[in-house]
Amino acid sequence: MLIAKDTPTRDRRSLDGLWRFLLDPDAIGRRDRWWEKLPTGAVEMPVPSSYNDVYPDPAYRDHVGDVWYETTFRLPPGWAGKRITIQFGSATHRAEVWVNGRSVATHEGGYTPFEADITDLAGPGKESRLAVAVSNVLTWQSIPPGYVEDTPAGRRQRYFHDFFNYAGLHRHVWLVATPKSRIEDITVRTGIDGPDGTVSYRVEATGAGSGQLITQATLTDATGVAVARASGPEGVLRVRQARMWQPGDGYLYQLTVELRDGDSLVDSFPLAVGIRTVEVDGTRLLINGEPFYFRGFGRHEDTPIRGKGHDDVFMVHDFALMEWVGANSFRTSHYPYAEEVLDYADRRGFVVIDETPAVGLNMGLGGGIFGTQGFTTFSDDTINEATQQAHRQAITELITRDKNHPCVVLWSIANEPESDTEASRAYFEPLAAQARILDPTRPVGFANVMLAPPDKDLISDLFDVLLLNRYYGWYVDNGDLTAAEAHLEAELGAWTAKHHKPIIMTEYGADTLAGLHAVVATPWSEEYQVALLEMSHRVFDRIDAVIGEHIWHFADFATSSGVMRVDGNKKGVFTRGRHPKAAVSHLRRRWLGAP
Ligand code: BDP
Repeated sequence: MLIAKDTPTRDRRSLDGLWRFLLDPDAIGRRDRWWEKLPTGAVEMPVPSSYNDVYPDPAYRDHVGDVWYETTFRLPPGWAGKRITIQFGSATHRAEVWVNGRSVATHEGGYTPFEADITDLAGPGKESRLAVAVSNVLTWQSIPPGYVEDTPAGRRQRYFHDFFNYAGLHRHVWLVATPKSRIEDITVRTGIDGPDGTVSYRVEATGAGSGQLITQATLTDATGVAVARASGPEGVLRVRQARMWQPGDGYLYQLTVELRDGDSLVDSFPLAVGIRTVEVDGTRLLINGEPFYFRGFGRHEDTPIRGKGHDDVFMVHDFALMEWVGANSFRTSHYPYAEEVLDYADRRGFVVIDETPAVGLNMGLGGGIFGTQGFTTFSDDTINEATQQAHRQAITELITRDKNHPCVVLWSIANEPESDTEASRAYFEPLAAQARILDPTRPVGFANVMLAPPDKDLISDLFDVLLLNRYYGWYVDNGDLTAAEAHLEAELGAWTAKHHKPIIMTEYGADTLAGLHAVVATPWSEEYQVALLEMSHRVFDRIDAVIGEHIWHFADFATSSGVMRVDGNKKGVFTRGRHPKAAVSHLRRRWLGAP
C-alpha cells in the first residue's frame, strides 16, 4: 500500500475533523449493530487525536474496550470508475471499519497504516456512512502486551510499558482514488559508486491488465531536472556526480514511477529518494562511508490534550528544538511514528532508529513503575507463539512502510525485552533473521535492558549494533555519581570486550522536576540532571565503541499512574509543554560548542 497522495492519476480527500464518538464500556456496540448508526449519547471527537484527555471525565481516560467513531462522506463525481479506498494512518490498537453497514477492513496493531477497499460500496455523489470500532485492549498476544484486570471500579488495562496507553484514531484518515490498474508498491535501494549514486528500484503493479503495462522510472533532482531514466518494473538508475543524502543535509531526488498503456498514462507516483549507504564496520556505523555519531533523544508521540494524535505544529516545533540543541538523530521509541514524521526527518536530514511497538516483553522489570510483577515472560499463558506471530507482523509492517526512507538507518525490533534466558533466544532468533530478510540493507538491533548486562545477555550476538538503555545514577547509584561513573565505565568496557560492536546509548537520564534547584546537586533537581549527563558524557568519550548518545528523554511525557511517577515521566530535557530545563544549556555546549 502506498501512502495517499495527489498525483496526475490519483486523488485524495481528507476525512480529518470532528467525528461522532461513543465509548462502549459494556461491549454492546457489536450486538446492537452500532456500525449502522450510533445511538444517542454520542459526542464529537477530533480526528486525529487520542480520545483519552479531550473530555474532563475519567470514563474517557480509563476506558477499556471498543470506542466507536462515525462520520459521513461523499465521493467526488470525478471519481467514477476509480478504485476507492479509505486509508488510516493508524488505529490504536486494533480496528474494524464499516461502510454503509458492511465490514470492509480489520487491522491489528496500533501504529501502522491500513486501508479498506470500498470501490463497490460508495457511489459518487451519494452520502456514505463510515463507522470504525477501535479497541485499546492489550493482551498477552498483542504487541505491546498487557492484560485486563477486573477491579471493584471496573475493568482496568494493565501493561508493562512506561507511557500512557493513549488510543483512538491518531493519524490522518484519507479517502483515496487510484486507478484500478495501479502501482501497488515501490522499493528503492541506493548505493554509492565513486562520485556517482545508484538507485535500484522495483515496482509492483496490480489490477487487470497491469502485466501488459509499461513501467517508466524517472529520477529528477531537487530543481526538477531529470538526471536518470529507465523502463521496466525493475532497474538501476545511475546518477552522475550525485549529491548524497547525509545527516544534516537531507538532499532528496524524486523518483517518478509511471505505468503507461501506449501513450496514455495509467498511474503515476512520486517517491522521495535520498542516496546514501549504511554499514557497520567493526565498532563504527558508517553513513556514506563516514563514521556517524548519534546525538539526540529517545522520544514519544506525546503532547498535551491530543496525546498521541499527530500534530504538525508539535512535529515542526520538536524538530526545531532538537536542531536548536544540536541533535542529529532520534529513536522512534517505542513504536513506529506517523509516516509524516519520517518524511520530515528525510527532508531535515535527521537520522532515525526506527522501532517496533514491541515494548514491555519483560516481566523482570516494572514492579515499582508499572505496579505489576510475578509473571513469567515467555510461557504458554503469557508471551507465546501467538505473540511472536504478532511481533513478526509488526516487524513486517514497520519495514514495509519505512523501507524507502533515507532517514532510517537502523531497525530496533524491541525495547528492553527479556534477553537473558534460553526462551528469549528462541523467541528472538527468528525475528532478527526475519528483519534481515525483509531488509538486507540496514543493520538490526534491539534496546537492551539493564537487567541483562554482558555476562547475562544471551541474544546480542544475533544483532549488528548494541543499543543500551542504562540508568547509572538514577535507578542504580541514585545520588552517587562517583559510583555511577565507575559502574557505567566498567559495563561499557565489558560489552566492548565481549562483542566488539558499535554501542549506541539509547537511554540514560534522570527524572527532573522543572524549576527544582539545589545547591548540592541532588536527585530530581535540574542540577542533578546536568551532573548525570556530564558524568555519562565523560564516560562515553572514554569508550571508543560508543558511537551515539540518545538521552531519555526529549520531553516529559504521560504515563500510567504509580508511586514512581509524578504527573508522568519527568526525564525530559524539555517539559511536556516544551520549556527547556537546565540540561539544554549543557547539551548546546556539548553538541554545538555553544558558549
Ligand atoms: C526504560 C524504558 C523507558 C522508560 C524508562 C524510564 O525503556 O520506556 O520510560 O526506562 O524508566 O526502562 O524512565
